[in-house]
Amino acid sequence: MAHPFADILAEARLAGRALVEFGQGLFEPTIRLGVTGLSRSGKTVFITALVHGLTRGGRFPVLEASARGRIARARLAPQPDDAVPRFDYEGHVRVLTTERRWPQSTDRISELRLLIDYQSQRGASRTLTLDIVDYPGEWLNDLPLLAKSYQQWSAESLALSAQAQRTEIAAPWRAYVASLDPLAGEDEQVALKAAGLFTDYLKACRNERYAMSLLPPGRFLMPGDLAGSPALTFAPLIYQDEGVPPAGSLAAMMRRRYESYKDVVVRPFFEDHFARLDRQIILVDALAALNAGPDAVRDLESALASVLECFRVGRKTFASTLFRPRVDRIVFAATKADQLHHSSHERLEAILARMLERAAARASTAGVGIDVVALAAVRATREARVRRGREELPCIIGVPAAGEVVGGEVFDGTSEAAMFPGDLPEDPSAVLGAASTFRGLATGSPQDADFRFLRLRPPKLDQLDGRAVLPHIRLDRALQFLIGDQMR
Ligand SMILES: Nc1nc2c(ncn2[C@@H]2O[C@H](COP(=O)(O)OP(=O)(O)OP(=O)(O)O)[C@@H](O)[C@H]2O)c(=O)[nH]1
Ligand SMILES: [Mg+2]
Repeated sequence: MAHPFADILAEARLAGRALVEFGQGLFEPTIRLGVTGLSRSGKTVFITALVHGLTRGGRFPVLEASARGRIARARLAPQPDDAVPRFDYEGHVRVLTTERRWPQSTDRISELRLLIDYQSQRGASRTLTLDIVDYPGEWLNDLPLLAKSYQQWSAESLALSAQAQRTEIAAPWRAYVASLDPLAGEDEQVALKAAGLFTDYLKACRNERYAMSLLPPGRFLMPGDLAGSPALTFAPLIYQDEGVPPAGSLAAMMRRRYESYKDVVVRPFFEDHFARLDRQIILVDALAALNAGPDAVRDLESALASVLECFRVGRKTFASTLFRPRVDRIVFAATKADQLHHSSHERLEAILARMLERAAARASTAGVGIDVVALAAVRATREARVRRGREELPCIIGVPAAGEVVGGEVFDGTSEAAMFPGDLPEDPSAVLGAASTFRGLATGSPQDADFRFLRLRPPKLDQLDGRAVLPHIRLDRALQFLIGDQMR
């Protein structure tokens, strides 16, 4: 470890807080639920739908306490952390339900406390405190950096940028790095240019056409108030020597800033947020990767391995068992499943499960329960079978978002359409692995792609006993695994 003393202090602080939180949880159950996923994966919609459903007594047949009528009510309460922004639940619900628009993108951590009054199986009245923490998946992807030297990270980033589709996107940055002498004198302008080109490459990987997932350091894509600071002005160099680079050199400058990034950004996130979570849901937009093509799917698979690695790295970084991250259940959820006919939901689950199996083979997940579910936090479609020639296709009906184009038709965001997004294969290996050859947006035009998932407008509300609730798909299954056992 780079800072043994700092780590001891951090452990002591975490221990103090863990004791206080433990004391509070003795009488009534408390769960800190982390909700994460890469940007646009569906975090804000998921939390909004979850809170809306629970506070309005929505339909959750698979959530046992709800199905048996043991939940009396759920209500919002002031959150425990004064320094963390509150999740703007009311604002997001208003936009979703009255304007039928999706909420704005959010790029920082936020928190919300929900109290659920329920009756235990033995009949006692209890309250489950659910603290929901929404944080960008990009921050999670940063955790493995804690265990990596600057040199290791440089070598890995360069190797990654040489893979398949990345080479082309990374060309301008790679050409610049190749021209640099790591032992030349430190130079702010060089650091700025290298960091700028490196960030451009990461951003290009992220767009809809490529939909790449594995892109640390996370703050390069979401700098927040650290934008322009030295802790964000560094980039990999071609420098293999594991020792400390000579003082005053470019390599020494980059290495120092990389270490600052870990101290200023990664470590505080680990201690203040990650290490305190009890349960975790990781939202994955697997359909976006399928839309983009085989490279994006392979990239997503590596990102999942790196996510699993985070839970392991956490355990390794803090040596004593008491203060390790305490996450004991993780749900991986393929979101926006309403973009598929239900006949493909299980196939989507099978694809995600297969990716995770392969990822888990690389990173041990001992001691953590994992569940995989395909869900739609907010269901924006209905289903129908549409005849095309002799064939009957399983279609979905919804309102494509303004600007979406299909077969030359541009949608205005008000008219309904029946869509056939493509059938997912029965055997997941057809879209996974080095040999998969299905066609995506990254290599051809949208008409040639095997799958086409459109952005849709949020639905009209369902009526349930005179109350309006948001329709969903399998949100209750995720909830049963994440909190059901605490409401026995
Ligand atoms: N059809 C459908 N679309 C969804 C669903 N959830 C999210 N989306 C779409 O995905 C987009 C992103 O959802 P958000 O909840 O804002 O995602 P996020 O992870 O909070 O995104 P950032 O705040 O940008 O990190 C939305 O604008 C919708 O277009 C869903 O359940 N069904
Ligand atoms: Mg968000």
